[in-house]
Amino acid sequence: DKSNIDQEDKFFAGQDEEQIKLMAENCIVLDYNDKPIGSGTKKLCHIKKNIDEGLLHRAFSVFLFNSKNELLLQQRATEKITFADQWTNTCCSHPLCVPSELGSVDGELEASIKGAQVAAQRKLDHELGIAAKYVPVDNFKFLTRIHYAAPSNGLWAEHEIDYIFIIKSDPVVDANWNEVRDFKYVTKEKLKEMFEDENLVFTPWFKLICESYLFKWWDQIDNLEKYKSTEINHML
Ligand code: DMA
Ligand code: MN
Repeated sequence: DKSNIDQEDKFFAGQDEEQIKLMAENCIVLDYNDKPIGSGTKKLCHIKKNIDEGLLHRAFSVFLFNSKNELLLQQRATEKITFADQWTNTCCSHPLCVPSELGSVDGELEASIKGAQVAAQRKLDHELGIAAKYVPVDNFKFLTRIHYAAPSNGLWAEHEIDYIFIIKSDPVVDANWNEVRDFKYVTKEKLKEMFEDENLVFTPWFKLICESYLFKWWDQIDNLEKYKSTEINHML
């Protein structure tokens, strides 16, 4: 109907077609204990108005380190509808509401982790052309879950329970330029320098995770077992 068409125009006016299509993916809608309560399109889950009313979904963030313990960063493509052109961790996205990525319907943690690992492997290939052989699902080390919200531009925002994974690998990278504008490996010192550079913009979740966890984990990268937490860190 007509009002529906107006809605589409309002949210997607001037946006990239490929990225508009991806907004039809089905995310996992959660209660505040990370229990799935339904599904919602990526579009619905990222509309600021819905988030202001409490809509929450599941996400993951991958931090890939090479054998020199450098972190692979990406700069999001200009085509991205949310947080375009911002520098961030290796790969972020959402486990979809499909059996292989949902985990268990009651939100049992080990099953949810498995689902998020499957999604992480899928998206490393999609965004950075990293083949599955470089990132076997069991190599994604789960650390913790953070619950956070952040505004993007006017109509859009994030509100997620984010599964944090670290993986060690030396992959061949073949970037998808519709997703990624640039990528580079950085040392911890280099990243701290980048944070000081006023010309660079970073995603809010990446800054949050760096300050709360990553700089501490980085020195212990081969000894992370002790940092694994089954709690949800509510950072609102
Ligand atoms: C969403 O990432 C996930 C987090 C942790 C912010 P995204 O916007 O890059 O999702 P996608 O790659 O699916 O567009
Ligand atoms: Mn999201």
